Amino acid sequence: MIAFLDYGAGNVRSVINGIESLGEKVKVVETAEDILSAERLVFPGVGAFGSMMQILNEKKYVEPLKSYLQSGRPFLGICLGLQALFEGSEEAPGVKGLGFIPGMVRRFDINLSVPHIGWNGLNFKQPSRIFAGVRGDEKFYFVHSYHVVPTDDGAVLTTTNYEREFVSSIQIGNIIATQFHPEKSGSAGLQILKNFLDTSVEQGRPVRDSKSTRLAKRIIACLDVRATDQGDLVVTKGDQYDVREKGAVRNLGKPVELARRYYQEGADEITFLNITGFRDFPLEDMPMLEVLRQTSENVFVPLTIGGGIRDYIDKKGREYRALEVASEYFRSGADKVSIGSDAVLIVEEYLQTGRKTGRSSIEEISRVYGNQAVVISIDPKRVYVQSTDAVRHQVIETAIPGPNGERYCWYQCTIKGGREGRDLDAVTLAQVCEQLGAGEILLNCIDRDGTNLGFDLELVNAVSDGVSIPVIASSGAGNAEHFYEVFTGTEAESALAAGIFHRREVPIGDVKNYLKDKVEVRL
Ligand code: 1PR
Repeated sequence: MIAFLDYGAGNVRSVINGIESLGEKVKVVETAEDILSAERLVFPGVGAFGSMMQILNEKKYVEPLKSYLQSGRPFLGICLGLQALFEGSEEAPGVKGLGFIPGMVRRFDINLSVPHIGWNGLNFKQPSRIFAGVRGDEKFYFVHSYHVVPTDDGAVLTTTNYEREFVSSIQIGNIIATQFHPEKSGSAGLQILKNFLDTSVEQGRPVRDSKSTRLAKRIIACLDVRATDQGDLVVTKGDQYDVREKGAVRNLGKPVELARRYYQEGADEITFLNITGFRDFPLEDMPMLEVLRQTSENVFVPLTIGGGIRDYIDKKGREYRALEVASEYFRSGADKVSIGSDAVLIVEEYLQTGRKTGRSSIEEISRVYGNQAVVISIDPKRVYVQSTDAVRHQVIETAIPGPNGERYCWYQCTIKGGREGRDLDAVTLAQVCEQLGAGEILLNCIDRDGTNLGFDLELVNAVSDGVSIPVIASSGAGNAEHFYEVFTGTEAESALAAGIFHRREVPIGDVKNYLKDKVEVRL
């Protein structure tokens, strides 16, 4: 039996699913006594340092945790569960951590995108039983803006490079904690979880030891989900956002089955977009929650869900906050939520008033779950103009002239699945969303969607040059070379595709094999 500390933030279901998939039983901690009497304790943390410590204090878990750690019984901290062991964090000045390890948690002060999101490697500093069966060249999933800085190196188990070298796991006796998420790191992560759970495992040191590690470019499989006219929930695929063929919604398969297939084939992440979310409210129309629950049972890579994340008033006048919708998605197994239409409306209001309200979905969700949990999904389309000053939007010079030979264009934001164009450009949208707390941009392109013509590199460059958060390039992938083009021709951190994967035209493995000697990828 594993005692499991769920203090109520973020996606802990995946950790429980990971442990249960290894044949162990989990008991969720409900009282301080449960901590004191635990034989093995897992503490996954998601969200922000300050709110985590506040909840641990309110629940009176701090002293029991300290005494559990002093007892030397097995402890596995994940992400914030690592950071909690330190004295404090720059994320919440003045808030005390558990102080088990001398040192502080610091924000990344680097030129690369922050948060550090994605699959990166480990430099091994000590042997450990959690490394039994680990080769050494595997990659693990990270998502964080802060990293631990111990006062001395004695406890450092691994480091990872992200512009600078930082501590990615620690071990003191039976106390082990990782900045990466083993439960989101595919089979390599499950191996580490398994080694932690089985205390009889012998110490291991990976065969291959690296001197430095590199963040991999991510390949993301996207599942656009909606109900057919008969009411079946299916994965569909648009052609420039038109998902109907001869009047019927295209049906490319079942969401849970396809997600499992992509996990097996090596997808680094899976995104579900409930494409009719703008009219069906997710908490009234629950199948997406069930899709997530079932998927997270045996898909151990990050899951993002979008569609319908906004404030809502139902027919009885009951008001729902976007935060409640997001919380339900996180509890059901999502790691990140993506916000589409609502982000456009929030930015329009912000540009009109010049004020942050603190109550928008972006601000509320990022405050509680952290910036890394909030993705902005943009659905832009090109509007050609004759000159840079023809409109008050951010205009680019384009190598693909318009129908009348125009050499300039801007990217118009749309809402409601591309149905309604707004007076706002994609670069401004991304920039304001970053200021409001978004952690990543999912950059679709209506002109390229479903065309197999390749990503719109000009769009990707315009947006990624304008923000410092990671950008996912989306729409138009037709072959493996298109991924190479987007990774070498732009700063995109990841690339997403749908049609070529659904139709088995180019399997994910082929994309990675094509890229492997040219671009850093997780194999
Ligand atoms: O506005 O917050 O409710 O979110 C709705 C979400 O649904 C948004 O993220 C929006 O992008 C998405 N969406 C709405 N309508 C459509 C549609 O296709 N009719 N899908 C839609 C967006 C675009 C990509 C697609 C890539 C790759 N789909 O996600 O998967 O273009 O496709 P490809 O590789 O086949 O070219 P809200």
